[in-house]
Amino acid sequence: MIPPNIEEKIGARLLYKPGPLRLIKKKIEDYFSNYHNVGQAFAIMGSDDPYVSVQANFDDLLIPEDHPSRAETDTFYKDAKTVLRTHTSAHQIELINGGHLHFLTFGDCYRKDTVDSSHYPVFHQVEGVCLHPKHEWDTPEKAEKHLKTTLEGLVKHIFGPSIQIKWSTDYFPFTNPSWEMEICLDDRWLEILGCGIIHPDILKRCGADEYYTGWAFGIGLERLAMILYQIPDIRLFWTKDERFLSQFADGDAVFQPYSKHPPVYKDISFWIEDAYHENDFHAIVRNIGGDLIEEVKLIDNFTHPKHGKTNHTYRITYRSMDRSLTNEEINLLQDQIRKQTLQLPVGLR
Ligand code: FA5
Ligand code: MG
Repeated sequence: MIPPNIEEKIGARLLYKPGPLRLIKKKIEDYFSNYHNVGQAFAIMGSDDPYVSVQANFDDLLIPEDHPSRAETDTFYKDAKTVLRTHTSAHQIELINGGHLHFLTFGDCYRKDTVDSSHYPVFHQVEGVCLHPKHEWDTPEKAEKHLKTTLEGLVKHIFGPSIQIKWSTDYFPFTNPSWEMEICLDDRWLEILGCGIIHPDILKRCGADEYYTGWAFGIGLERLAMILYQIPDIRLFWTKDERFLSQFADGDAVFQPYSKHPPVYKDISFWIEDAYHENDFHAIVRNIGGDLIEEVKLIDNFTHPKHGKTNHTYRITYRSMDRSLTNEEINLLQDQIRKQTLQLPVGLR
């Protein structure tokens, strides 16, 4: 079941409308269409429908049955066989199977994540895949070097040559080895992508393992745009406020904050049981409060010394991007949140 606040975002096509995401998409396409940057021009493949099979999103990518990302607490299931894609990697196999050797594919992705200024249940990724004849990349280091140089070049193309870059090892079932890249702006490091050398079993499924080896990456576009344009809150990508949209109508700009409407804070406290998942609570708040939710923060977490029960207190920050909120309307939402939270394995206080 897909909640209405998510369903209404499907088909928004933010990548194709004037705004910061389209600008970032264009920069990435420019870089990868230049033979000199990457050794070959990358094709840009469409993947407009965000509904994909469980097979494509998980099974094909060697993601084990019991992997937490498959849980209903993390992924939006339409039915037992169909999900809203959690990453653009869901299209790797179909595109490699279609005979494409170097390609990018952009798309909206969906996850039940925590709620804060850099996480949102709908966001955009670009997947990049590059296959190369095995006899030329005859050591793993050659593929790794090409991958890392390509991505460092991309980040410099977008942010300029002095951007600080940090590589760390990461883990994905479909690449081995795997890395993540963080970049730094104003003393703040932010993870922008995951990548790695494509697992040979993936290539085997496409009948490509005998001749090819290759790499793949997935980048979060909002993260890039937030750093480049100094956009402080990921919800702004969804605003219809002209004061935001007009700033990016003619191309690159540094975001000029306009006056923010005041926040309303509400706290909620409950005892949690073992089966409680924080994501379920976040999802309830998000479903009821929609884009009025700025943040959900655990402000108190204590375990009672006698009976051993754990209490969580969350502070919910409500703020509209477009107007002032009244206490009455927020109380109504907060009441609904309290009622629905009681369906979770918790005891309200
Ligand atoms: C992946 O999604 C892998 N599919 C990436 C990959 C592709 C690895 C190909 C290897 C080969 P990860 O979950 O780390 O990895 O997400 C990648 C990026 O998406 C993150 O670095 C971040 O920039 C962005 N992202 C993830 N979740 C959110 C979210 N809730 N809101 C905004 N951006 C997000
Ligand atoms: Mg990651």
